[in-house]
Parts: sequence; structure tokens; C-alpha cells
Amino acid sequence: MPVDAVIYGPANPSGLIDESGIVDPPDVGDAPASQGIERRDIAGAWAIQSTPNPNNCTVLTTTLELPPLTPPGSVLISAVNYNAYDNGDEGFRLTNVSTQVVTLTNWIATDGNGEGTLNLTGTLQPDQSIWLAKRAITFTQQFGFKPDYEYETDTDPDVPDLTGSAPMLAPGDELAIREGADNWIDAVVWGSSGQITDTGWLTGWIGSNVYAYTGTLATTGQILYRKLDETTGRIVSDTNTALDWANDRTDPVLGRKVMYPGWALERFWQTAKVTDTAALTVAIAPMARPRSVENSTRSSPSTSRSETRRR
Ligand SMILES: [Ca+2]
Ligand SMILES: [Ca+2]
Ligand SMILES: [Ca+2]
Ligand SMILES: [Ca+2]
Repeated sequence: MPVDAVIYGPANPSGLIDESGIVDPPDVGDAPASQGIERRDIAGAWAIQSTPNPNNCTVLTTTLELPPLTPPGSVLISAVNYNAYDNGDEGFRLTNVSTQVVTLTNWIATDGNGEGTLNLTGTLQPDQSIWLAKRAITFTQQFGFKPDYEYETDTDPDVPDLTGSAPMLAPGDELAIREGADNWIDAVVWGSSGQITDTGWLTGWIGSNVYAYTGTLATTGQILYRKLDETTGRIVSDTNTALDWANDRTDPVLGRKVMYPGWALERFWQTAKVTDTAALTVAIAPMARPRSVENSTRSSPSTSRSETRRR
């Protein structure tokens, strides 16, 4: 049975069937020379037309419903490497913290009006993170893995290039992601001169900016990253403030932390767990290499594993 059909002419002597599956009389007569037949409505009314007038049929109009906008905060800027070791490894990470697949078509990332406007692409599965780097080759050298996209120069044919203008992440700056013209999704503002208002989004950030953790640890190469829940290892709830970020020094438990390229924080978030019977030594030592580790390594018959946590 045809999906759709039109039978035309004075009669249907051949017994043609149409989409209803039966032999029907013609929908319309035979058009004279220089004229045509044209569907006039969705119900199947046809007419002979002396002048073609295609698509002039309101009943056939299809209303395309745009997909619903993504709820703000579904995708978070989860890390920013603005103070890069080697310039090209500069970049940022996005994480889908929602339970839905998010399509990044028609999304941009911007570091301010008149600065970069980067066109995002691809999809993000729930809990998936992607790194977007200025130059893939340099990023790979510093991080030990390839970024998912590169945006300033095509340095690695295996890493897709993003279009648009590249963000240049300054020591004081801001970064925001947006869907369409005005569905702002997330933002972060850092350093002494970053301002949320520079992105065009007035309400995306509250209070003081995020700062790299200064203590005794280097700020060069220090990645701003979001706090992780101690139990689940998942990103803590977004409050649009510096308190969401692990580098922030006001929180002595989940804050005052640093991360540098090459650190696999998420991979080692959960402590090692063993089920075999084992002798366990808990050593508390100053920053120097604990002697107990050296002793256990020397006496180990085959292999030994140690896990060190610095407070
Ligand atoms: Ca800026
Ligand atoms: Ca590339
Ligand atoms: Ca900038
Ligand atoms: Ca936010």
C-alpha cells in the first residue's frame, strides 16, 4: 500500500489503489496543457491549477517546536586553567551535572563582551566532562591526555577545532557559557579584575571572586576547580559564588586546595580498598618522605602500594 498517492484523470480504469488501500476514484481530473494538479489540504483535496502555487496550503503548515531550553546549572564550568605553564595549555573544563544528555549546539563560551565568543558543539552525557584547550599539543604535553576540543590554533588533527573567537583567559577574568541568545547556564569570575557584568550576564555571580590558593603553593599552573563532595566525589551544588571552588581559602575543609596539570584527582578520589588480609601501617609524618614507606618498600617481597594524603 502506498504511503501517499494521488490518482488523477477522468476515471480509474486500471484499478489503482491509493494510501487508503482500496481502488478509489480519481482525486482530481486530468490537467490541460500548461496546467498542473495541486494538493489543497491535508485531507487529500486536489485541484487543477493554471498557475502553480506550491505550499499555499495552511493546513499543511508544520509548526516546529523548538527543543526546551537547558536549565541553568545543568552544565558547569568545572575547571579553569587560566595561568597556564606554557600558554597553549590554557583552557577550561565543562561537566554535565544533570541527569539528561545535553546537546551543546547553539551554545557559546565567552570571556567577556568584545573578547572571545567560542561556538561549542557535541553532546555531553550525564557526568561527562570535556576539556577545551587553546592548543591541543601543548595541553597534551602538560596534562598527559588530549583535550576534547582545541580553539585557538589547529595543532592536532585528532582533536576537533572549535569555531568562533578564542577566549584569552587573563589573571583576572570571567568565563560564562550560554545557550542561544540569553539562556545563561554558568559562569565563574576570578582574580582581582574579573567582573560578571563583562559577560553581559548580570546575575551569574554573587560576591567576591575566586582566587588561586596562595599559601606556599605556586599560582603558576594552578587550576581553579570546583569542590568535590568528600563522600561521592561529585561536584558540590552550584551557588554562583567563590565558595563553590576548591581553591577558595575561606573553607578549611573543602577549600584551600590546589590542582595542577597532570593531577588525576577524580581517579584517586576514593581511597584504595583491599579485601585480602594485610598488615596496614598508618604513618603520620612531616612533608619529607616518610621513613616507614622506605622501610616497607625495602622489606616487601614483591610489590607494595602506598597512598599519601597531605593536609
Ligand atoms: Ca574578560
Ligand atoms: Ca585540531
Ligand atoms: Ca579575557
Ligand atoms: Ca553557576
